[in-house]
Amino acid sequence: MSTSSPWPMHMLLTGSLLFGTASAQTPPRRLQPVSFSKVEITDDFWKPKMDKVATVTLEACIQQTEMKTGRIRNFEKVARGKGEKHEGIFYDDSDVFKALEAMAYSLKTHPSEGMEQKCDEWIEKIAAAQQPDGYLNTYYTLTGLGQRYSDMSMHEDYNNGHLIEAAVAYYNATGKQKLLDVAIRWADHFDSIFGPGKRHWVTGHQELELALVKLYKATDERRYLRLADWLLSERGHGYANGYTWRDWKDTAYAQDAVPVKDQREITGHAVRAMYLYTGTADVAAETGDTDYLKAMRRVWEDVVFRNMYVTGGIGSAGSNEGFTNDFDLPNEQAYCETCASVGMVFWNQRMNGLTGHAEYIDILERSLYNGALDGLSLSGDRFFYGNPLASRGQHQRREWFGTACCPSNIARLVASLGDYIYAQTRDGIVLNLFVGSRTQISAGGENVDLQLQSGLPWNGHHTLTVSPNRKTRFNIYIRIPGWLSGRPVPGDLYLPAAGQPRPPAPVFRINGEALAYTVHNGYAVIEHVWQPGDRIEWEFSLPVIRLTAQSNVKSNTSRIALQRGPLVYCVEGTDNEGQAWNVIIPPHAEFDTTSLLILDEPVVALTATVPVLTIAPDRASAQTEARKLTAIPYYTWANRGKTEMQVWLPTAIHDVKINY
Ligand code: FUB
Ligand code: ZN
Repeated sequence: MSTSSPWPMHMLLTGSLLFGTASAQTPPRRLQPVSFSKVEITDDFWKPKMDKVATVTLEACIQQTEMKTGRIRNFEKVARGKGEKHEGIFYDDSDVFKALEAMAYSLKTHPSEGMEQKCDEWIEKIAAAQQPDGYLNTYYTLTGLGQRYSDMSMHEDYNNGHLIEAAVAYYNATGKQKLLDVAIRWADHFDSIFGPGKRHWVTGHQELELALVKLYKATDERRYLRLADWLLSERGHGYANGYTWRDWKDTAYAQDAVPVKDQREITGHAVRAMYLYTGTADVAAETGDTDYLKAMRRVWEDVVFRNMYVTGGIGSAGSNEGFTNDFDLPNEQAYCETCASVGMVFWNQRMNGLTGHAEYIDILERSLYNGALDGLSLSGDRFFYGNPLASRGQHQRREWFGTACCPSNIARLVASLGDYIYAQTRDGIVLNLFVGSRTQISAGGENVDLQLQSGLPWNGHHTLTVSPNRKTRFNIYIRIPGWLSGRPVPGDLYLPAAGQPRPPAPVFRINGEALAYTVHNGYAVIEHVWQPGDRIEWEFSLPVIRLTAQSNVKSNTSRIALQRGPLVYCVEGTDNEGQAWNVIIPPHAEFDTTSLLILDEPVVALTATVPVLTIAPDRASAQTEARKLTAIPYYTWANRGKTEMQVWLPTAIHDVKINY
């Protein structure tokens, strides 16, 4: 399926990658992300969120993990060895590890003695629960070690993938090695049982693959990379058949129906899929196996062009926490698990690294600012597990969940946000996300200090100050956001409604002088000999864009969604006399912007005068009247109590599905 964009893309070049070509021998990585640990975030949008995660969100995770639930107690029980009962669900260990990982990231940007002590305390307990042979899992150790590794769906590998991620993060944050030693002992133990010539293993919930690549990079031990590669190669051959898939007989649910290299379609559980493809991209980046890259591109197109919500959320059904049929994207029933959007951020970052294409960052940005960020309340201590695009007022953020994968997942993403802003190429520096920040990157053989001021997501003004140690030549690649250029096409699910003026291409000025630039793979290429203190300034135009969905998305027929910059907007009852399902947006409705405070969050809201439908008290008649409508950024909804909400708004009266 393909459609053409109503905005002919002056910037959409299909030219060569930023540099080099992939071969089976050489790793194909084109961009190397700059680690969050080297990036200081200074802006007014993300910095307060990171502060809140460091103080409020992680505190909530700690409380829930060790006091309000038995997650830490399970480790204590194993260490005591008195045959006490396991509490909770078999994958609860993973929440401990994921919270630890988030704390580790946060320690790097928000040092805290108290939090570091808490981490050390947990790490002691985890280490004490490890079995002499390296096995680590509180569920099986407390319920019967005889059953271990008997059922691939039981998350033993998933849990310890998160252990590895936490261990690498904590080692990087503090230099302390105890948790890394635990993780290495477990990985060696797993490696001694599974692998070529040993037992088969199909990860029931993918995660270990990407974690093993992190462990390989942290230790330089290639065996872990080989194990990750082998785990990928195990899928799609029926090896899981000798075991009981506990909950699901359908191998497509865990992306195990077809070998990874042959996969073309997105199937099954959304988080499993995202972690699988992230791990696949990680392996491909190290091994240079381009078959993986080709498969991932096919699957990526299936996600982005046929199965993704406008919020960047994925997974439309609760029944499998995942994908259904192409274009089946109901709004009120949308599952859109927070973890799945977090996974979209991971996977798209890896795809950008592998290919050097900005379109992956367009999707990353969409998922980050909308589907993922919606998972965290403005207060920092309430969460959404699912992130629907419409509500009759039944939805409410919660303190915690029985299955509590999402809170620590959004916490670790926000705490490590610096990972997604800058990248390096062989010939320069890449600016991927527009988040006010400061970093040092080496380019042109010099150490370069970069300071970015960005008004996004509220205004489009940008200044990038570039200060190499010494005068030097290199390129700066600045992503032209997809919401300006209309990427990705063809086949994009969401396109600007006809009749809207195309936003102007940005003008870049160096020290006040406008600059001619070329565009490659979605990046403006600024070639220059840089001197300390050089300033690049530009303005991204931020019109309110009315988006329409492809006609195959039946749930959005005759509806529009509103987007400004990276943010998708919604209408919430709180700002609109309690109702959000009674509005009609005529094709040429004019939107203005206005400042609004939602709790302590200053936002740019959208307003327009539009018809709303009112029903007479006797329900015998209906009429429309003009009213001022206010739309707020989607990520801010459901912070002021239960109320109606809609992202996709009807354009005609017969599509209004009013509540009465
Ligand atoms: O199975 C572990 C986690 O629980 C998954 O990633 C989530 O989707 C939830 O099912
Ligand atoms: Zn989750």
